[in-house]
Amino acid sequence: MWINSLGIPKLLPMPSTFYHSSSMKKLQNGFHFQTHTRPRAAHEPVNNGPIASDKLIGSNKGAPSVIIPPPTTTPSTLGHYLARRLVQIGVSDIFSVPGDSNLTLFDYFVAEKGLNLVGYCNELNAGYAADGYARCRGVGVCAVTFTVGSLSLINAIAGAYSEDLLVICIVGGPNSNNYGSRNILHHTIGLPDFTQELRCFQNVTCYQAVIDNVEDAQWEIDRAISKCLEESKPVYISISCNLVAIPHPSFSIQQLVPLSISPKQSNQMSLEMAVEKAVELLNSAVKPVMVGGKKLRLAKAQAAFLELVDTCGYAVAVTPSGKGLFPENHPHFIGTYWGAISTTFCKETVEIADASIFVGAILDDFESLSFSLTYKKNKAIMVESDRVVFPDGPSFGPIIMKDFLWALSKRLKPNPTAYENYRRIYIPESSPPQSEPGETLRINVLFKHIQKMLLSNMVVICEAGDSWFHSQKLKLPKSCGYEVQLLYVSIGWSLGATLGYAQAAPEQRMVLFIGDGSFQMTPQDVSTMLRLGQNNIIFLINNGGYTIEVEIHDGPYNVIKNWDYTAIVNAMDNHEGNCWATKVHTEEELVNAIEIAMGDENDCLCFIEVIVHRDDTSKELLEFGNKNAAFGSLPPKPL
Ligand SMILES: Cc1ncc(C[n+]2csc(CCOP(=O)(O)OP(=O)(O)O)c2C)c(N)n1
Ligand SMILES: [Mg+2]
Repeated sequence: MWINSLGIPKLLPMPSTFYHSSSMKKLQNGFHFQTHTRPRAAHEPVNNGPIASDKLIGSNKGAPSVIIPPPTTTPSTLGHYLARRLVQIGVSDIFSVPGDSNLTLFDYFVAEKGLNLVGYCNELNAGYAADGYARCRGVGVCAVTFTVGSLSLINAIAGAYSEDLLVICIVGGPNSNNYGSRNILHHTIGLPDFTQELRCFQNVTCYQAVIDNVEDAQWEIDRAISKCLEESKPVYISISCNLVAIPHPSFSIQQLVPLSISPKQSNQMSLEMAVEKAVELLNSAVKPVMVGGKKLRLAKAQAAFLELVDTCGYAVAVTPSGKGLFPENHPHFIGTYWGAISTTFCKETVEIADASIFVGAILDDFESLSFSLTYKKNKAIMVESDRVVFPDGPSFGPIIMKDFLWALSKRLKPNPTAYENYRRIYIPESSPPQSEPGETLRINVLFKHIQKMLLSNMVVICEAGDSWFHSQKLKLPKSCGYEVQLLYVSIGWSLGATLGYAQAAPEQRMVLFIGDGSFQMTPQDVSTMLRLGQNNIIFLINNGGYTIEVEIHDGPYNVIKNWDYTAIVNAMDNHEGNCWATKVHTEEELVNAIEIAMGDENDCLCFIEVIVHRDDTSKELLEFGNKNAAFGSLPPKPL
């Protein structure tokens, strides 16, 4: 990255003709990658040695050896270039809030065919929307204004980082003339230093481009986008507001230069040794099992994982945040492995196994139930996105997860023993007792009806709180999605994420479970859902407060002010007829509401406020709360 204001000397700009054209390969998703050295950035030392493309720009001795014809079109602008690049990588929606430093850029986004600029009530929700969009479409983009917008956005971007999501954060920056000046500008904290925002984003993005001159802009934009695609992490691009409409030859949009992305490759010897060792351990086990986790998405290894399950016939579970990444209608699927709060008989099956292979699992404190998992760690192979770790110490890398899974699937002996044992011992979880007439709705009864409601074109989005534990027990129909943010856990995330996901997948219907406490964090953008005509179904679980916190450690701070939630949503709709909102207190009312949401009101946003008792929780939350409280209050180790 190069930043004028930091005093790094500016060197010659690099014409786009410096790009080498060798070794281009087309990836499945339409991106190109190059396997050779990247072109020199403007801020890098000039290499005086000959390079292959020298002849394209002429020799320094006299007449050029290749005559470059005069340009046939007028050069394009930075704004136009960025907009076209985003469309090229598959983005069709930008989640945004305007401000004086991004307005001109927004004009280009609005003008770009194939781009929708979606306005949000606040930047945090715009960031969450980009997160939801990226989960479905691969890349999400949000665009906000200098500091006041971006610092509101940053919490969402930290969450996207924790989930390995490709989010491009575009920030309209100050006029370039201010860099290096002593000017005090609005939207700063009153110091003539414009790097505060940048320094914040350095902690939550994998690359930062500060564009304060036109000459480097094209390269910096492409570099940031390439980094995002390469690292599967968010990136930050700040663009000085006065540069957007300036034409420059490097912004040619006639034929966009292929993005330069280095492909990751397995080391062949490491791969062979890891496969050999895994085969030895797994083929000699009596009842091996497999567990899939959230990094299956990052590693794009879902198909390879499925292939491996199909060939070896092991019982297969998922970790809580791996839910949705494996088809639950698969005959060998045994549910969620979450230690003592696993789904029925899953814990027993995984923990009795004399060998296991955990693929893409992140066993942080929440996913490991405060590090209380008792699977046989000395018999577990951990497959990470770029290496394989064996229980007796050695780890092999770099190994691309899917290379390992494909190779293993050719070598493992079929062994359905664990699955057959599971089948023998399995007794389905009992259904909650029928409600008495007029009885207050119980949360278990709610989820019994949700199970019946789910369809294959739906995506379940689950906010933090008791909904986590209930939704893990849902058996998802084939192709029904599931999304959760279990590592960063920023409550309110799910509302924006639902909005972004729905925008990315209009043919699917979102089903959101959100507690009253979480909803109070980010309710404004129900308004944007209405504006966009989305037909999400939102179940707002009103239990009067932060029940998950109650079960960890109770106090008066866990009680929240009750709102008339349906009235709030109706007020946002403002009689425009895009929503249907109701409160349900009993099973009967719930059944009726679901029928309407799935029938007559199928096309509009359905908001169902479910009123339950403050202490009505899943049994899993009680266990989770206990374990979390004990772990959190461990006394300090002696010095
Ligand atoms: C942004 C943010 N602030 C605070 C928290 C701490 N926190 C975690 S869960 C929770 C309560 C959630 O309450 P609610 O949505 O009503 O769900 P319930 O527990 O009642 O099911 C809080 C305050 C957090 N995770 N994120
Ligand atoms: Mg609550």
